[in-house]
Amino acid sequence: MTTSAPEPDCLFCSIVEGKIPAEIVARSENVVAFADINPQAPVHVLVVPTEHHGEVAQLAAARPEVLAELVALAEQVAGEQADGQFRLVFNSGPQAGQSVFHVHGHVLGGTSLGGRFA
Ligand code: IU
Repeated sequence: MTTSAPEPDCLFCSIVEGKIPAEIVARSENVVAFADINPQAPVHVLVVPTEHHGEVAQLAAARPEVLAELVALAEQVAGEQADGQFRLVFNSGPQAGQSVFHVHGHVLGGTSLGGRFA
């Protein structure tokens, strides 16, 4: 789903609004970056648009400039925390492992991730 209004039952909308605490590490005009609570790498930060969009293709269609802003914030965080090198992962759909249906990029880094995806 895509909407500019916060979704009442959306965890990441609540984090963006400050209703649920998170370790915010960076912000830009339309994107917030916060530490993942279950890190899979030494650096594991989520970058999320402040507007509610369900998954990455919906964001790309509705607000391509915000997707570009999200990638820029991912690069900024990686520059601050992981010597500028990072993997950016979007899970899209339950079969791909998406469990929170507010689009988010996983910024992973801080170690050698190798050439494999899983
Ligand atoms: P996924 O791509 O939808 O599976 O990623 C969801 C991520 O959100 C996952 O890595 C969780 O550890 C993370 N997360 C979080 O950071 N804070 C929370 O309160 C919850 C999940 I629930």
